[in-house]
Amino acid sequence: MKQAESKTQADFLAPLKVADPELAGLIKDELKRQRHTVELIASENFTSRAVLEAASSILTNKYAEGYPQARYYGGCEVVDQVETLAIDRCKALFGAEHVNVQPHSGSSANQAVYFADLALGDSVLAMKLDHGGHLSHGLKVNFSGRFYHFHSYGLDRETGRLDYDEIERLAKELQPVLIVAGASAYPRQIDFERFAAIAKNVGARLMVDMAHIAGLIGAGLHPDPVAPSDYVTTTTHKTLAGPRSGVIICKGKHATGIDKAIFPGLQGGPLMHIIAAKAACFKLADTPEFRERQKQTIDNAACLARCLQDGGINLVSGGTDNHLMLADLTNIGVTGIEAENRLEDVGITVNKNAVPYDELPPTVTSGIRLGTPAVTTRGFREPEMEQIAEIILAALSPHVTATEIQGLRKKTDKLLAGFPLYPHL
Ligand code: DSN
Repeated sequence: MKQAESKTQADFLAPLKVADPELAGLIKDELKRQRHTVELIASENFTSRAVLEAASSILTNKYAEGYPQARYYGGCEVVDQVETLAIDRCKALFGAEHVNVQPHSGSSANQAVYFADLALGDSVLAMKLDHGGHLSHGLKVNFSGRFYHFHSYGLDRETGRLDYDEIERLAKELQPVLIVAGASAYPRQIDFERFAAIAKNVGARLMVDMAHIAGLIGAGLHPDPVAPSDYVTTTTHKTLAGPRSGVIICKGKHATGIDKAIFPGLQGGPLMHIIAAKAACFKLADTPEFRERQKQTIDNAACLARCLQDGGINLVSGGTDNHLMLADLTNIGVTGIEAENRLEDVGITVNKNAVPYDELPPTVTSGIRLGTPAVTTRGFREPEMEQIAEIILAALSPHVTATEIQGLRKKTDKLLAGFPLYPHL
């Protein structure tokens, strides 16, 4: 009996590969997948070892409902400092008046802004999901579309760009109380000052969801949404390269409402290990190395876009200003899902994506979204982007054979071999 008890205790304290070899094996499989694929999903990145270490720390053990110096649990003296560090670093990085680092995700952050700012059924104007918006920007089956009265703006059919005059016209006609700017699949810079002027004109508040471009904004490479907006929400794992989580930035006058909406409105205990990982991410984002990486991310996207266009691929809006592009594959006779699968076969990960005015359903789509944050973190520069473009163009060619696909997979493997990922693991 004594022996059994001590074995249980030993297993409890053992590393994962001893305590749970089945799960450890799956994590190893995922590491192998990440190492052996070219990651072009625009919303993904490879976080730093520092962030991984903070995220897997013993801070996961601590309950800390409330906010620093105002908790509902004892023993919070250390986690108070952790959360304050994350808040102060985020404020400094983005020039924010108030920051809440407790949202578990970008969607939770958006939910909290709506919960703080809107009454049920209030009218909101946001970007259409199938033109590049997000589920939480008013999709009918999402909480946002169920609880509030969302209207949407889209992209101009000819230019594939936001049409600010049309957004202004809609705002005047619909008189929303909140306007949401920001997107998940828009390849151009967004004019937040213009959005702010439109909102002011109709007496609406402005919320910017900067999840995709937060890293570019932190590096000063995209117009700033923080000064002209009431609220800015973001995830922390995309261009920012932090842990999978969310943040809300707002003007001081909205601070109490936002904090109450997160806790006790929507969440209980904050994830202190993830807040610590966010603190590490904000510190790393405030460095010349991070700013250089954001610049290279944009340069890599521009290079990939140019090569794909030279190879006959149409890009929505004719190119990119940021970290992503949206390829409309209609002219080459390949659907989004076919392209996603074929690229997977050659070791390149992308996601199928609706293009504006897409006639195919969201499970099929006419396009794919490609982004460069993860490959840039991995060390790719223009020469590698040119090679990736060649592989993509060959894989999407209408008459590609199974043997050619195998050959392309070998080319991908060769390219990746020069850029080891997490060699310490
Ligand atoms: N699902 C994210 C993306 O891929 O863009 C948005 O939250």
